[in-house]
Amino acid sequence: VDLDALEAAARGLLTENAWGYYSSGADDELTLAENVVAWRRVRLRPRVLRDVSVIDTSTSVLGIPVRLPVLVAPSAYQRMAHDDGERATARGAAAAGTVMCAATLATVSLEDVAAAAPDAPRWMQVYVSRDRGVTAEMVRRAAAAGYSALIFTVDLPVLGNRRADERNAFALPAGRLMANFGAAHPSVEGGSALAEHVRTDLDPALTYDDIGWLREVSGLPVLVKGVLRGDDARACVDAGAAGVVVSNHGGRQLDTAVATADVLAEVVDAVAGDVEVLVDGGVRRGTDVVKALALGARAVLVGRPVLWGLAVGGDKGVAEMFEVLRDELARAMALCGVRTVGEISRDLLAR
Ligand code: FNR
Ligand code: LAC
Repeated sequence: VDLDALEAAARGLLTENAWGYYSSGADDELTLAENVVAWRRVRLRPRVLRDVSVIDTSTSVLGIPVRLPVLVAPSAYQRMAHDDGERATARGAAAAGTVMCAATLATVSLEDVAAAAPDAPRWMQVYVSRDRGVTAEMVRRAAAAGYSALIFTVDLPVLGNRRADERNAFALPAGRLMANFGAAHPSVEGGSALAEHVRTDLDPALTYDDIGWLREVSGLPVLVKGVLRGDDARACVDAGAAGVVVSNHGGRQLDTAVATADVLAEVVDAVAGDVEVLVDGGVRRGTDVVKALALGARAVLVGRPVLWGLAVGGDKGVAEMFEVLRDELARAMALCGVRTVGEISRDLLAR
């Protein structure tokens, strides 16, 4: 079993509306495809004769111990994949020993996500509303519910053009709410209800000052997600970010944006060890994880693979997906001659 097989199984279980929303990228989906290909293009230079009889995939992220350097990327509307939605994802992540990242646009409230896996580490992803009071209240609730960091997503000033969602007139199924606000989507004739929500509700006027604002109102460290350039990463750190996530939103926003594997080193070098750098987009193999860490990422996040696991097997499916990646990572590490995550360094890469 690998993630390709999991994707195929999930596809058969989801409605056209849900599959289209989960799988699609923006416009011609060039960045969506390139994210995967860019990891595959990188070649490894394995070490030999290093006694790899014991392999340890554990590490820590922002001081949180994890069993593997792979975290749950925030993704919206998980009750379209499984009735338990984000609750199951939180339990699956807890079973796998990693961090759950809940989304602003979740279909289970942040308090209920916390209650599903009370002892497990969790972060809260933030979209900022035009009405700042709404966002201030949400991040204060997150702090109160034991979320230990905010993921501030900055690559969505407007929604990318997802053609499948326009074609399907994407909408949340009946009974599914934006649970953090107890609200249904605005209804739209013909087009995507998400596009309408973003247009009417989210603030397109965000600046670096909002990093400090979120930190102040929540009291939590802020990681900035959606950075693709070294100069932007530096500016985020100077504005008080506790970390950056190199991401193009899984190819769902600006099509033809660079693949994350191709800009990770630039971002790592720009922040020069001042903060931890995470990365997501197209990570599907244990070797991809080795490459991301070799380029200097502290850990990676996976988006769609979590949804595939959720669709196929709820919390157990999510845990199983992480187990597959952990097995692949352990094998790749042994074959690279590294015993611990800390031994993964840039000299493992051919360039
Ligand atoms: C996302 N992503 C996302 N990101 C975010 O910050 N807030 C969100 O609400 C969502 N929602 C969302 C829904 C769906 C269906 C997908 C597939 C993705 C982006 C996500 O966090 C991550 O950046 C990408 O999914 C990573 O790429 P892969 O692993 O899916 O290739
Ligand atoms: C998406 C948003 C909600 O990518 O982040 O669909």
